Amino acid sequence: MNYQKYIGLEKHTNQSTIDANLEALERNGYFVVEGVFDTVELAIMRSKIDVVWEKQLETYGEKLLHQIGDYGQIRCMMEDDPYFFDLINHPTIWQYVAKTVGETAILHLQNGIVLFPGKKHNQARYHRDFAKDFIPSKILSFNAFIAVDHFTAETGGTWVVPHSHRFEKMPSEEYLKKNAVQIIAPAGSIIFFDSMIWHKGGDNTSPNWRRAINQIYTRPFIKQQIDYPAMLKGKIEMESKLAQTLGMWTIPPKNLAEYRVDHPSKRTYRAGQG
Ligand SMILES: O=C(O)CCC(=O)C(=O)O
Repeated sequence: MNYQKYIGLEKHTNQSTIDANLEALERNGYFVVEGVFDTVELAIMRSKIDVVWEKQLETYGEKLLHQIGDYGQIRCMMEDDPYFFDLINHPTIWQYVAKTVGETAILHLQNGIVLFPGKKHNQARYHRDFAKDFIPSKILSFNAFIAVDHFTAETGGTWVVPHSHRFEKMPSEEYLKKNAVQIIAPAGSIIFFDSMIWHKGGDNTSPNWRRAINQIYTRPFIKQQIDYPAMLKGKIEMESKLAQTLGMWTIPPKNLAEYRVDHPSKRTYRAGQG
């Protein structure tokens, strides 16, 4: 017999692992999916990241990259190697992007990250990737953070502060120390998080590089870190999902004539994108 009955009490129920992960996202601000990429795929990813990093290091130089806090950050990898396009709409990633930010989400950035053994890095302080002075009621920005190498205490697994995507103010140092959790995940996992969560990279005390790829997706009215439509103009099939996700369907008209077109299909910011 049930002696305790609470009128109006509702309980969240999940029908699938996806639902359970989305519940974790809503409550904790993050979740991890293991085993998305196998060892063969990871080996390819590592070698491709390393090639682009070497090239960018040579182009921009160690001094400048340190000066601007970009040492170990590998930007615009798809410009050098089309392989990186394939990660943008990867089915495991996209199923969560579509359910959070929405089907019309665009790529805000795709960065390779290398934590070098024993080196200080720019992401070692707590920060938000979508650092705004308000808490949105819906998710505007969402990270898919690929662990290309093992994330352990030694290699510097990412630290997150559960539920902090809902905090108005940055938590105190004491709170961060007490409540942050380090994400330990095998290579091939994806750490998904609300870009409002307070997080930081760990310290890599291992002898090895710790590589990752960070992909951020936003609603399409939010500016991208780099103007991918301009950077990739003419290189992408315009009527493709990839073009939409790269922001090529949501370009503000450049002038009045581009705005005053005689048919919606001619709009550079297409109808229905949000
Ligand atoms: O490398 C990490 O573990 C964290 C990276 C990070 O904080 C970021 O890219 O915003």
